[in-house]
Amino acid sequence: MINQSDAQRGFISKARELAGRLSSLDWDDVLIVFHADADGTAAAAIACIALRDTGSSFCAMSIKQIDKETLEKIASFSKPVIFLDIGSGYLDEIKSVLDPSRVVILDHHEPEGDRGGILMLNPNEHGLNGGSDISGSGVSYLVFKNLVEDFSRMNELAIVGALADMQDVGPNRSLSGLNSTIVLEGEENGYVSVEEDFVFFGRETLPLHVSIASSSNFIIPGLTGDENVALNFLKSLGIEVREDDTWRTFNDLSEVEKSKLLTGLMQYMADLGLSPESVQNMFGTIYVFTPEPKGTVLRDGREFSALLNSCARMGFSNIGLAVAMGERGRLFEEAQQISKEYRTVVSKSLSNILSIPGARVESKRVLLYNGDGIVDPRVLSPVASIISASLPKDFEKILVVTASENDVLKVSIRVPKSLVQRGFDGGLLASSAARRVGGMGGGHDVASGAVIPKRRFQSFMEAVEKIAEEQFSRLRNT
Ligand SMILES: [Mn+2]
Repeated sequence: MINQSDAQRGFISKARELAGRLSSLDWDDVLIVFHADADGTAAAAIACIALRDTGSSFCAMSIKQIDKETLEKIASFSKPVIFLDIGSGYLDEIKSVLDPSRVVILDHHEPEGDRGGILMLNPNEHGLNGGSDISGSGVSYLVFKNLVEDFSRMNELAIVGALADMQDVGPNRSLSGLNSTIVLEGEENGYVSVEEDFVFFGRETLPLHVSIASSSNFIIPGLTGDENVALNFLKSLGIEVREDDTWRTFNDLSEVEKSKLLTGLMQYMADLGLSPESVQNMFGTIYVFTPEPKGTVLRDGREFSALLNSCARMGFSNIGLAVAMGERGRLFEEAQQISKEYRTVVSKSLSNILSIPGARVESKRVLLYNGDGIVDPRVLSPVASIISASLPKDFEKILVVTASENDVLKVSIRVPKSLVQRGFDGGLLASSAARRVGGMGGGHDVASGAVIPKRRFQSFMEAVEKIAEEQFSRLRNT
């Protein structure tokens, strides 16, 4: 067993070493390939800032996954490639298409295959946990900070990426592991301030009731998605929603008002028969970037990450990248517009699937929400995560949510943690059920997904039921 702080120190020095190797390679024209999500975007922005500051030329492209087609497209640039937040799981595939001596991979996903001559840095190979200790942007940060003088923005981005990948698994929804070392560095240099507060969306920017209605990490039945109900709820608690002519934000609440709201929310959940503890998820550690102007989405770590996430999901990673690199003005306006649209799409898809009769089908082992035609396929995964987060704690069924795109059905699967701990594997469920109907699937034990021909939906669900039942019968007792 390696001790945690030794592992951290070792990793930091590996990162410094790799930065040295990178600058000695003296690559001029580099292709940055990054995972098309918020962490990937933040990781890429960090790399691009460093390359820009050192005067190298580069271009960047986002990818959703690594497959033959993507790799061939990457190869067609004939440039050295730096993969960020993606690549570790496909070492053999990458080597078969690209010259390994011209490939760098900075990633936190489990490595698979033989790295050969690829220059790679991955926390999982150094006694760290890539799921919770450090994100893709954290790895990128620890490397590229060595190449520049001012790394304050990079530090923010490393925090943004970790929050985007939901690594806030420490006490009070805080970042832990190597992430907390990065936070500390930001605090010591005075550009990050750590506070405790509600983690509602738009805490710096949106009117209180809009914040509550747009909460994206958890559902408060009735309040989520309905600004009017949220407004009346606040009024019923005696909380002023306006001050003179302007709407108040969460930031404007006094301590007394905050605790009033907390008790009110707990009571509200209890009245619905839900566990009042779920309110705990709404409170937590907040990361404030003090150099960013007050009242902007870039000041709060979670909001910043939500902005990058919506750009990536809606297919505009390039805009997210530009904003993360410091671009303001028109592109920033555009990013905020995209984010707004994204929230509308999520909330519409969510209220459709929760309210349209017949969309919900529950069997012994599986809870299905069939979103064919009513859920926007771009937001299927967040919709599945939100529904899953709102299920009761002791719920022990497999959640399956679908959405269609032309003649293809996209499927998102979520498995309760209690079942995963007893050996249930959602990734295996997705891949084997999909294979039986000529589709493709995979993922993690908790969250997985598949893409299948739409006309095979019934057979797919039969396969899911059957494979789930087999896995249930083999569960360990704890
Ligand atoms: Mn990541």
